[in-house]
Amino acid sequence: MKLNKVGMIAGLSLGLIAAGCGGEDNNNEDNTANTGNNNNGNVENNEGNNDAAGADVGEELDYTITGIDAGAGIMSAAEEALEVYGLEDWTVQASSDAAMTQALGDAYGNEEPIIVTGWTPHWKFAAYDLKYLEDPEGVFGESEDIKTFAREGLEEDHPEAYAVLENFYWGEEDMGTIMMEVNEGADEREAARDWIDNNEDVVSEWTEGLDAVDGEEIELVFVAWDSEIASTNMIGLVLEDLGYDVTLTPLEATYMFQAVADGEADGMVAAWLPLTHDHLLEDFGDSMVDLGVNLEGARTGLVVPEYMDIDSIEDLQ
Ligand code: PBE
Repeated sequence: MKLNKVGMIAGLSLGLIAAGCGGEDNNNEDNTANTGNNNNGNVENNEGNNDAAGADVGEELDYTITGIDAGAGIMSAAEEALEVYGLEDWTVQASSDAAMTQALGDAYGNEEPIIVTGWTPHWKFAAYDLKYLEDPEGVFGESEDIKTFAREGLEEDHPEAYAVLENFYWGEEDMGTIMMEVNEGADEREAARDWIDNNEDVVSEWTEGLDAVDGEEIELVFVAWDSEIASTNMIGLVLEDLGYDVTLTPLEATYMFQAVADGEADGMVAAWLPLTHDHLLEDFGDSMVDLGVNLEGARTGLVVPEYMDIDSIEDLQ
C-alpha cells in the first residue's frame, strides 16, 4: 500500500485542542448569592458536596484532561462533553495512548489527580483501580461494538481471508489477556501467539473448512491503540497461519477508514460503533463491506482513579 505518510505521523503529534481557554472567573455576578461558601462561585451547582472538589480538581489539573491521538473518536466526544457540561475552562490535551497511560501510571503512583480519555477493553482497568465519571447527558453513549470492515472485492480476491475476518468474534477478556501481556513487556506478536495457542478451539471455529493459501498478500490497517494492537496482531497471525503474507500498517483513524474504503488495504477490525467512529462511517461506510461485530460491550468515557473525590463529569463544573 502506498498510503500518504501523513496518516502515520498524525498520531504522534502533540498539541492542545482547546475548546476555549478563558480561565477567568465568569461568575462574578453570582458571588453575592454565595457568601459563606468559599468556592469559585458556581452557585448553580451547589446541591451536591462535590462543588469544591470540582474546583480543586480543576486547579490541580490546570483544567486539563489527558487525551490520546487527536484523530480518535473519544477525543471528539471529550470535546463535546466540555461543551455539553459547560466546562469552558477545561481543555483536552492530545497525546497518544502510550503517553496517556504513562501519565496515568505516574499520577496513580503518587496518588495525584488525573482525568484521562479512557475506554474498555483496556489493560489500565486491570492494572489500576479506576472509575468512569458518570455521564448523565450520555455524551459518550452507552456500550459500543467493535466491528470488522473489508475492502470491496476482498471476498472475490481472497475468500479465505474474507471468511476469517467475517468469522472473527471474541470477548473483552480475550482482548484483555493479550493487552495485559503486552503491557507487562511481552512482544505484541508473542502475546497474540500465546492467546491463539490457548484458544485453539475458538480460532478453529473461525478457520473451519478453509483451505490454506500460499503466500497471498493481505494488508490490515489499525491505529496504535492498545486494544487494536491486540486484536490486529492476533487476527493477523491467524491469517498468517492460514498461509497469508500479512502486513499490519498503523495509521491515524481517518486514514485507517480511508485505506479500506479506497481499497488500498484489505481490512480492519477496529471500528468502534455506533458512536465513537460514526463520523468516519458516514464518510467511508458506503465504500466498505461491513463484516459485523467482533467484540461487544466496549465502552468509552472520562476515567479517573478511584481515590479521586469526583464521580460525575458534572462535578467538574
Ligand atoms: N479508542 C479505542 C478509539 C477507538 C478504540 C476508544 C481510543 C477512539 O476513540 O477512536
